[in-house]
Amino acid sequence: MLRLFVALALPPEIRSEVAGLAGGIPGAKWVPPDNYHLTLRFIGEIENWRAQEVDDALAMIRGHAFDLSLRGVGTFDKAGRIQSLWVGAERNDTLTHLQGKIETALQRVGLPPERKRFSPHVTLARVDRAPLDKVVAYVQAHNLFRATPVSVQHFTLFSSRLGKEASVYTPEVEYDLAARAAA
Ligand code: 2AM
Repeated sequence: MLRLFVALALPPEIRSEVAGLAGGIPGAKWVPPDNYHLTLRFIGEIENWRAQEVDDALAMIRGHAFDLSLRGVGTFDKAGRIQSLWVGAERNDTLTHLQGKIETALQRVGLPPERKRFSPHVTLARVDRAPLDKVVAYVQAHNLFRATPVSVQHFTLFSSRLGKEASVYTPEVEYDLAARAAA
């Protein structure tokens, strides 16, 4: 069995820009910068033979390169309790389109549809044990964050091993995106 997800890897320069945001909330569990990524589709545990089908389906996708701009911070909650803190991504039709193609390709090979609406983000920290007022103040203070736009030229199938401290993510396959036509 393999635990897989499809994501955009982030180049080191962007990871260090984002890492500059970490800190300042007592009780928060910050994601190690090497683990930063933007998930396009969480797959979860699947059999090896099915992983092969997933790889074949992803390899058929014809997507286009685009610029990704990370900006702003926000939170996700579960049952009224704030769980995670993230950096958002500027709206981008090419990104949305790519995510839609991935979803369609994975459903075609038999994966159940993703029910959650796609909300592009890079998780910064787990904050379920942090005081609410500190998280709220942090979001207000960092809302204007903007990273340097980065050119995305491939997407990646990652495997994930759950670790004690942090999960270990391994890029398994990279799928190229077609270069944009010159303007
Ligand atoms: P998150 O960053 O918002 O937690 C690897 O676990 C990636 O898949 C993470 O980026 C995680 O999103 C995402 N993911 C989406 N649904 C998940 C789930 N049910 N369990 C674990 N990770 C999930």
